[in-house]
Amino acid sequence: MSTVDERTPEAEEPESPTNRPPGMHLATRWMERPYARRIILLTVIISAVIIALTFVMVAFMNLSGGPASDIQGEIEKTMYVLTFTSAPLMGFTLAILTYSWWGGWGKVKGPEEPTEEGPAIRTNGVAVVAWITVCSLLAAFLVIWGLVELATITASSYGSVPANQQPNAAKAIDINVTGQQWVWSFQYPDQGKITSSELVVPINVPLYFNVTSLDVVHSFWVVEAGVKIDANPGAITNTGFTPNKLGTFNIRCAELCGLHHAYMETNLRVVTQEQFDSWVREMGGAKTS
Ligand SMILES: [Cu+2]
Repeated sequence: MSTVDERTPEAEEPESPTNRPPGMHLATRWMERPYARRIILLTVIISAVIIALTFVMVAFMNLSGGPASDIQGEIEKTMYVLTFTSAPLMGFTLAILTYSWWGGWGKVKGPEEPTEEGPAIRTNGVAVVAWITVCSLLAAFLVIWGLVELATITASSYGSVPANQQPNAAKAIDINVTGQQWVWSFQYPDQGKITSSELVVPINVPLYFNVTSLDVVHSFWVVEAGVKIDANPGAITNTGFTPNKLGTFNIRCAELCGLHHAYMETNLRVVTQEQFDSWVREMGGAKTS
């Protein structure tokens, strides 16, 4: 049997229903067209703008001092990864839209006016396979990244595992968080049951929160720590984090809970162990071990 390509130039001529050359050759030819190069240039520019905007947005988020925990660090990393992954596709779509707005297609002219439409892209094997493969790989990557990050964050915030079953349970500070219209209060059962309207904690020590509400549903949100959990009347929900940055951060209610919901906020103050011990003594509690 002969392996020589037996096609003759005549065989490629109009007798075929579409006179399109093989897929890769078409892609190469497409790249030679000026409008294709302009769209790719626009794609690169728009993608770069989208990625730059993400840096600006995260910088604004961190104006209040965050990230103050590994959890928030992971969340910000995920924002970057999701943006880097999706920016080129969004950039490509917006590039075609922008090019159309500018009337770019009207300038696409050959030596003579085309007498019929070009071949449909749905029968272009290379384009179809490339599009499905790229989209599937991107979607699979996002799902896997999301699941791994979710598991990491859940582990760092103690998930549904009780405090005394955590590997670092010996060191964790238990704090009872109570929401009510429209204030937060924090009770430290292991420090002589002192109660504070501000959440004062030592740096690098795991915190374990038992969260509840006295009236309606609230949501306990430690903004720069990336932790948020519902505060339900008659039930206790648990979360936690390890503060890794000294400073004063924001605690807010993240569930519409009535007239003064927007003002239901207080501070997270992360201090050194010595400052925490003296704060506990000032509040009339027992010194921590
Ligand atoms: Cu509230």
